[in-house]
Amino acid sequence: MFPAPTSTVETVDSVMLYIVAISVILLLGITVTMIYFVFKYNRKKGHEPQDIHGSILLETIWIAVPTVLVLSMFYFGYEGFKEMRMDSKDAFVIQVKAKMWAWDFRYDNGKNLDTLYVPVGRPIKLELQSLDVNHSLYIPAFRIKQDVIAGGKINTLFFTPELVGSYDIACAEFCGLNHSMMYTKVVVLSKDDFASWYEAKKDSSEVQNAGIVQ
Ligand SMILES: [Cu+2]
Repeated sequence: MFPAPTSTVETVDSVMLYIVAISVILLLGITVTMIYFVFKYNRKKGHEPQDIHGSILLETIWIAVPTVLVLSMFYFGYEGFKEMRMDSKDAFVIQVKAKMWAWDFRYDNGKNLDTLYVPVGRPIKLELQSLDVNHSLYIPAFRIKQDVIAGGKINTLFFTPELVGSYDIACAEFCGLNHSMMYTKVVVLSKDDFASWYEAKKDSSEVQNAGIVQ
């Protein structure tokens, strides 16, 4: 439905559509039944109310059907979640540090900057650490989000970019005065472009020691 810069987009969007579709069908079904009953059992028609004392069949149906529906939502959601947690041995690891109110990305070769550069088609592993309060790294176009927790805990986030381009990164955990401005970009480069960028001594967009790394 939307451009899919990672495979997680399709998974997350289809789970979302599945849940919305079930909810809309139930909403319409219940609303139509309610309106129908308002007319059918209108007092003016002189119906005598009757008490109903239990029905094993009905009770089984209204327990079984919602249970199966909710479990199926959980199943599809969990399948997508597993895909997102898939650690890959040849993943390209990047250290991410969050601080009020900026992001800092550090590569194995010492490159250190405030924009995330990644090669297309390669699994990426982000190791997320906070230098102060809780933050959350959110890439809406990739449908991924991971909390960055205070107190030295390292959280990980995996994705495999599949489309060259530039996408927003936001902080999704309220972290103080300038939280709403804690934006940066993830730039997905072709393999060759990434290799030459990675090897280059300095880059115009590079912020040497962005000033927030310990
Ligand atoms: Cu933040």
